This record gives sequence, structure tokens and C-alpha cells, in this order.
Amino acid sequence: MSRLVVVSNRVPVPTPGTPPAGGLAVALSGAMKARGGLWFGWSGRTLPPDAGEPRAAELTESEGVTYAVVDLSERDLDDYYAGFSNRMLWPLFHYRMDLTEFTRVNLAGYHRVNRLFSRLLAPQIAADDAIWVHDYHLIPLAAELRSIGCKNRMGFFLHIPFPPPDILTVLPNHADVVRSLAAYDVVGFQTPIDVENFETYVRREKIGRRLPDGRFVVHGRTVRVEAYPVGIETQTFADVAAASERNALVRRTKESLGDRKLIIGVDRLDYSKGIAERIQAFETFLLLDPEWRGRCTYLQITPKSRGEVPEYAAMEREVAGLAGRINGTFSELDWTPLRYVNRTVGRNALAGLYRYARVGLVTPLRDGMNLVAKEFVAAQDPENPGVLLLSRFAGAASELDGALLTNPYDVDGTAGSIARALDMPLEERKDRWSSMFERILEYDVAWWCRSFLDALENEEAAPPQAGRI
Ligand code: GDG
Repeated sequence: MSRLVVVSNRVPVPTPGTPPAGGLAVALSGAMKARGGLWFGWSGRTLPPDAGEPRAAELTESEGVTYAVVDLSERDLDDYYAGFSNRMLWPLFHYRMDLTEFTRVNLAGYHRVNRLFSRLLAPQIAADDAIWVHDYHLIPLAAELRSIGCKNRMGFFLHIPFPPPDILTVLPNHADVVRSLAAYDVVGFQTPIDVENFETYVRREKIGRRLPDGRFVVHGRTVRVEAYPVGIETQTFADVAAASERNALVRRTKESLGDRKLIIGVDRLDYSKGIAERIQAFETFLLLDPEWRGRCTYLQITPKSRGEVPEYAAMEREVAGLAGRINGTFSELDWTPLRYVNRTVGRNALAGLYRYARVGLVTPLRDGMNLVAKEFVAAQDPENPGVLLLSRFAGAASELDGALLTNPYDVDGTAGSIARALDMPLEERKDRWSSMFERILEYDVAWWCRSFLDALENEEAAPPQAGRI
């Protein structure tokens, strides 16, 4: 087995004594520990204005894994991260053409940082290493590495949706983006729909074809393109949730709710998550089903994210306004319908709150997968499980067939589903839950990591002509 090199925009360098938090970090560092590994990416720090370009990555070792991080300049971060990645690729790939901003300056910054990463990563790579690159920030990395002679096996996983060609071609440099995907040996998407979108694009743009064995030939290179739905640490999360009754925050929250039913939503503050539409659906539900007033509480946990991107500040104001309106309209002296919290809650408490909730609202307008949906299922009490209300536009909908599926654009329909979820009899709740739990137990994050890496391991190392891509 070859050594594993993981590359992602941010690197979760562990602080001494603290294990990595989050399923992905755990799964990836687990795989790296087993075979020896290096994790490369941005440090999260900004270079001082007068510092030149970084000349080498900064290395630290922890439990058999080497972390190699690079500081970036303010300008690089503006152009590559806040600019091209988060104001062009993120909104476009989430079907929000109206929010995109394409500039040559940002695109140049995107390529500059990918090139810088390739130049600082190359000296760390040994001939037999398998390289696994993550997410939309780093699509051109393999092509950059190949251009300086790197022949290693390289895989790429896209955590967000791969949009259909009519949307993708809005990107002025869409042809280059797909060409740089073809520099990888394995490209992983979240769902079969993403693979289908890729296939349609390749056919329409006449840049290749699908082989009988399922792989693609794109711009003359053979690439395996498949769905590897990302999972969570299901059993661990279920155990943490079951033990969470002792958690002080969970206990206090339960006490404060009395015998009211808890409805929960957990999302980064992001327009793709459909938080505003969800709050409107809850408002409609309270209007249409007045008997539930005073008998349920909706807790929306929404840590702020990407404050440097203007669209996020605008949506923060919109959601706060809606939350205020609902509470102004429906609150009683002894009941607040919506508790809207802009803070991060600890992982154990979060697991306990999911478990206590009767309904989990996961209604993104578009989402690659959505791990909250899987965490909510994992956390439930098998004897008295809650109901997952899930957007049909989340990648998770292709796996979680026991959820109540909803169209988040249909506010009235979602309001009706909230009522149905709250009223659902125990037997139906158990049936729906157990099929979902079985699924995520088998297809957990370890499965995801293993199956992607097996595919990468089994591909031939890049043939010599790959250097020209
Ligand atoms: C991208 C894709 C894909 C959130 N608030 C708190 C908290 N969280 C945790 C959740 C969950 C994670 O953050 C969010 O993951 P999601 O999958 O829901 O969404 P993105 O951040 O957009 O992730 C997505 C994912 O990549 C993986 O491939 O599923 O589609 O967009 O784990 O629990 N955790 C804690 N406190 C909080 O307040 N502890």
C-alpha cells in the first residue's frame, strides 16, 4: 500500500492531546495513520503584507501523520478563496447563477494559488505516493502537478454538487475546469446524479466518451468518475448521542422545553441551506396548524460562516429579520416559537439535541450530500426515533429513503410536512428510521474513504503523456 497524501484548502492540524474533530478529519487521518501520510494545505493564517511568497510548507508531526501547511497573502485569499472559489464556483455549483461574480483577477488568483500549492507540495511527494485532493478550491492542482512532471496516482473528490451542463457552461472557463479534472485518475462525486451531469457534459461538449467498463475517456485521458457518497462515523455518533443525557447543556435545554416537542435545524449560515425558506415554512405551519402553537419549539443552530463574502452578510440580515418577525407575531409571555442561535454548539451536545428532537429539518435548496441529515438519523433513540424532513435537493436524499422528502421551494408543502412529521405514529417512525440507520451504518465514513482509496489504488499510475495535460 502506498503512502497517502491528502490535500485540502484547510488542514485540521490537531492541537497536542486533542483528537481530530469531525468525521472526515477522523476518517482521513485514520487512513493516513494506517499507511503513513501527509496532509497539505492552507494554514488558516495570513502572511504579513511585506512578506514574499512562501518558499516551503511548514511541517509538523502528530501521531504518525505529517501536516504541511502554507500561509497565504491577503491578496491570494481574496482572489482564490473569497473570490473565485466562494463567489463563483460555490454559488454556481449550487445553482445560484444570480449570486456569481466572475472576474479575471479572481480566476488568476485561483490559478496562482493552485500553482503555488503544486510547487510547495512537489518536494514532499515520493514516487509511489497516492495523492487525494479535496474540493472545488483545488480542481487544477493535478494538472499543475503533472505540468512539473508528477506521475503519481491522483484522485479528486468534489464535496459539492456537479451541476448540469446548462449551469456549468455559465462558467466562462468551464472547458478548462473539466480539462483539469481529466488530469486526475479518479474523480469522486457525491451521488449518481453528479456523475450523470458529468456524462451529459462530456457528451454535449464532445470532449470524450464513456467506456464500457464505466470509466471515461476525456481529452484522451482515461479517468474513473464515480459516486462515493460521503458518510459519517455512524456508530460512534450513535454512542455519543445515547450517552448525551448526562450532558449539562442538553439537560438544561430539555428542562427549558418542558413537554414541548423539539424541532431542530443545524446549518452553517449559507444561502444554499434554505434557512430563510425553512423559517417561512415554520411560520406557515404555525398559521395553518394553530393547535401546535405553544406545543413545539423550533431550535435553529446556525454558526456564521464566510463573513468575508458579501452575500453572506446580506442573508444573515434576512434570516435574522425573519426570525424576529415570527417571534414577534407568535410568541407568548411563556413561549418563544423559534430559538435562533448563531453560535457553535459542542459536538456531544449537538448529538444529544438531535436525539431529543422529534423532527429534524434538513431542507437545503441544493447540497452535495448534507451530513446533518445523517447525524440526525444516527443520533435517534431506536425505541422512539424522530422524523427526518429532508430536501429532495440534498445529495443525502438519494440514500435516505425513510425520510419525509420535501421541496424547499414549496413553502406550503414543507409546512404540511412539518405537521405530518409531528403527528407521525411511533410504528411509522420506527420503520422509516431503521431503514435509514442500516444504510448509514454500512455506508459510513470509513466505507467512503476505503472505497475511494481502493479505486485510486487500482488505477494504473498516470502514463507518461499525462504530463502534457
Ligand atoms: C460540505 C458540503 C457535504 C454545523 N453546526 C455545528 C456543527 N456543524 C457541523 C455539522 C456537520 C457539518 O458541520 C456540516 O456538514 P454539511 O454536510 O451539513 O455541510 P457543509 O459544511 O456545507 O459541507 C456538504 C460535506 O461537505 C461533506 O462532504 O455533505 O454537502 O456542502 O457535521 O454537524 N458542529 C458542531 N456545532 C455546530 O454548531 N459541533
